[in-house]
Amino acid sequence: MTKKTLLSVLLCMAFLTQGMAQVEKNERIPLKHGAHRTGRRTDADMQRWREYGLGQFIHWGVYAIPGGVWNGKTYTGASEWIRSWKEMPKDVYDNLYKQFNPTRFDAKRWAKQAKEMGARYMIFTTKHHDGFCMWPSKYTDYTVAHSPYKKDIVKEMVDAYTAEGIDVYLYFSIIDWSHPGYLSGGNINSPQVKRAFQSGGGVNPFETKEKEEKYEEFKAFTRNQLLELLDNYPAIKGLWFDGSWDVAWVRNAPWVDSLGIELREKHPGLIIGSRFRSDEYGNRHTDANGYLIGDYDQRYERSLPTNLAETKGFDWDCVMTIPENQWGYHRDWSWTYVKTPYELIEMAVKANSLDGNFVINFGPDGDGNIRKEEAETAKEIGKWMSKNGTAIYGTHHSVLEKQDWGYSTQKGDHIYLSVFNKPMNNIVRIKLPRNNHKDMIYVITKAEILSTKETVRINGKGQPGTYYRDKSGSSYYDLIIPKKLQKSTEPFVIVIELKEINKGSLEAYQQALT
Ligand code: FHN
Repeated sequence: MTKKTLLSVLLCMAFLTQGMAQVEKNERIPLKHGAHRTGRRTDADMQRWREYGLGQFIHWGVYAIPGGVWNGKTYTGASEWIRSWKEMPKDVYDNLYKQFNPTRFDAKRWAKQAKEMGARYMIFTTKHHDGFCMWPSKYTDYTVAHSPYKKDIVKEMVDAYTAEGIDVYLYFSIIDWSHPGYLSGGNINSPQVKRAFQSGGGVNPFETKEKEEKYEEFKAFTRNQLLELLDNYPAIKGLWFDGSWDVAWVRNAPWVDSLGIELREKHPGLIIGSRFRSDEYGNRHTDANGYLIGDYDQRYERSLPTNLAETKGFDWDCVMTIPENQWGYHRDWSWTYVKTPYELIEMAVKANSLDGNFVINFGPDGDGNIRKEEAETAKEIGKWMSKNGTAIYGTHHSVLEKQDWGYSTQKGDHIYLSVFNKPMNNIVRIKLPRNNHKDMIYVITKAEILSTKETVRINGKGQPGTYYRDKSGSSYYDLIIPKKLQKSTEPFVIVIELKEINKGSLEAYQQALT
C-alpha cells in the first residue's frame, strides 16, 4: 500500500471510529450520564468480540412449557410473552415452574452443536421478563432451585460452552413481572414520553410515594442479582440487557449509570451493549450527542444495516430469530415464515461485511430439546461455515463497494467474495475501487474458490484490455465460475488477492496476473 493510500484509509477509519452523527466539541450538550467514550474500545476483550462473526442466542425459561399454545388456542405473539396474553391466566403461568423439569437438557450437547454451527459466542437468558431465574438466586424463590429440576442451569451452560471455547454472555431482563416492586412505567419509545424526557422534565411513572419506595427495593434486588451473576459465573465475558425501554428504568438513568460502573469494576473487561442504559434525556443506544452508550450497538433486533454509513462506525451485532418473531419455544411454527439456512448464512455474511456480528436465536422446548428444525438449520449452517468460515471470522468490511453478486469481507490483502446471486452467465464481475494515488492501480493477482482452492480463471488473463476502467477510474475484472460450481445451488466464496501496481507499467501488471 502506498503512503498516500494508507493515509486515506487511516483517515477514513478515524472518521468511522468516531461515528458520523456526532456533534462538534463546542456544540456538545453537557451530559452527566452520556457515553463514557467517544471511540471504539481497543482492549483485547473487545477485539475478541469483534472477531466472533457468528453467535448463538438461547431463549429458555418456563414459557417453553406452554410453547405458545394454551387451552387449545395459539398465541401468535412471541411465545416468551404468553403470560401477557389475555387467554393465559397469570396465576397458572406463575405456577408453571412447579412443572419445570427438563430431563432431556444436556448443556454439553447444545454446546457441541453450537460449536459445529460455527458459533464463537453465546447469549443465554438467565431471566426473561417473567422474572423466572435459571440460576438458584438467593434473592428470590422464583428460581430453578425451586422447580423439580433443581440444578443450576446457568452454571451448566457457562461450563459447557466455555469448555467448547465459546464465550458466554448472560441475557438479563430489567423488566421483572414477578417482583412486587417492579413497575412498568411505559415505553420511552412513545413519541409523547420521548418529548417529555427530551425537554428535560421526563415522566414520573410512580403515582405514589409507596410505589416509588417499592421500586427502590426492586433496584436493590436487580443490583444484587447482577452482582450475584458476576460472582457465580466469573468465566462470562459480558451481560446482555433487555427491557431498558421501560420508563421507570430510564427515569433512574443516574443510578443505572453508577450500577454499570460498579459491574465493570467488579468484572474487568466486561462487555455491555447499548441496551443497558440511557442518558438523562432518555436517549437510548446513542446519547444526545450521538455517541454510543455501551461497548457496541445492539441495534433494533432482527435488523441489519443497509450500508456501512448506517453503522456510524460503531461495533454492533444483530440478533435474529429463525421464525418471524419467536424467541422462546413455540410448538407450532405452521403459521409463521421460517428462514432457510442459506438465508441466515447470507445475513451472517452481510453483517460481517458491514463490521457486525450475527447471532441466531434458538428456543429449546420444556423438556430440554432443541427442536428438529433448529438442529437441522444449525447443521446446515455448520456445514457451510466449516468450508467458508474464513470469510467471516476476524474479517472486516472490504475496500470493494457492494455488488450485485453478494458481499465482500477482507483480511489483509485477501478479499472474500461471498456469492449469493450467481450470475446466469457464470461470470462474477468485480468492480475494484479507484486508487487514490494517481500513479497506482489495484489489480487482482490471484483468485480461487475458498473451500476447494480451485483456481478461478480471470478472464483474458494477462492481455492488455482484459480489464477495463470506467470514467471514474474504477477497474473491472471478470471471474469465471469453475464448471463444477456452475451447477451448484450453494453459495460459495471466491478469495482474491488484491495488489496495487504502478499504472504505467503494463509489464508489472502482466506479471501481477501470472
Ligand atoms: O421482549 C423481548 C423479547 O422477548 C426478546 O427477548 C427480544 C430479544 O432481543 N428482546 C425483547 C424485545 O426487544
